[in-house]
Amino acid sequence: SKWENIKDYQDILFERMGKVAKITINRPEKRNAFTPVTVQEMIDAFNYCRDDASIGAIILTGQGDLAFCSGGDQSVRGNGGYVGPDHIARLNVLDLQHLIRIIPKPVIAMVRGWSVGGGNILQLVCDLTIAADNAKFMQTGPKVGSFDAGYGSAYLARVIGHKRAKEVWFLCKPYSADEAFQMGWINKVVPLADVEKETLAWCDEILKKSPTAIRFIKAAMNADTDGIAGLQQIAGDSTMLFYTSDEGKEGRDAFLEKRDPDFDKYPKFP
Ligand code: 1HA
Repeated sequence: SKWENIKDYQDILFERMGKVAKITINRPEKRNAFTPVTVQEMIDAFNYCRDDASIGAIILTGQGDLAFCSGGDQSVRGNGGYVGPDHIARLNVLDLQHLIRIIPKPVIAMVRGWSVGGGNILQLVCDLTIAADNAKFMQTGPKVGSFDAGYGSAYLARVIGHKRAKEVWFLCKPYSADEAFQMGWINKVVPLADVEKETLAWCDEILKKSPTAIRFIKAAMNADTDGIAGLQQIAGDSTMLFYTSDEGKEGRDAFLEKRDPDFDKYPKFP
């Protein structure tokens, strides 16, 4: 393949092809269930993507054809969370969900096979989802003694509607890729063999567009959903743009030069 390795990890693969980065959960023997280590590695890789200006889009996927991700690894679930080598019980996938939401670049889930539990919420919080025709979507929390009442419930209800979101969680049944598409849960279903080609084609289309425009659209939708935390995101983007303006720089320069700022010369657009 033309994918180039970016960095070695224990539980994930982290590669790039041109401006597209790909993060692959690599525990296929467990249907790509995640542990605190898997999640911490994904957080590290997403932060790398956030800082690297040459990366414009990020694909999140799972190794193999059988699963995207089966959620938290139940064999390391301890008292109050999932336990890693530091023996601390964590729900650090919530930090990862938040990071996927705030990273100012498009994140596309590429789903083959099962997308289950906390894994299915990772798919949900990605900006777009391209699924293979063998994909299956399911929440299991109420069966296995868990629930995601955050993005997993409230945001799911925004995406697929309240009646359907309650059905998904109350019945814990699997949904086919076509059913998920009908619900507006995912963006496109393609034959298994074409899923990476299709996902890369979507990335290429997005990469031709203005990254600043894409960044503000993502932040605006977050702001509507995330309250003041969402406003913080789009407000931060506004501050970033203001810092690049002459008016913004005049305030800084006046302070450093110990004089009054002169803002009169800057345009006041209607
Ligand atoms: O709800 C949360 C959270 C909520 C708030 C905050 C944080 C959260 C973090 C996480 C989660 C959750 O993810 S709870 C939901 C946990 N996940 C599940 O309940 C899914 C469990 N797995 C399955 O239902 C099925 O395995 C499957 C539908 C994904 C695949 O079925 P399949 O193809 O029949 O394969 P299967 O034989 O079941 O699985 C293959 C191997 O992978 C099995 O191991 P083996 O018998 O070969 O030794 C199986 O045990 C293992 N495996 C699959 N999923 C998991 C797993 N092992 C540990 N944890 C898993 N999640």
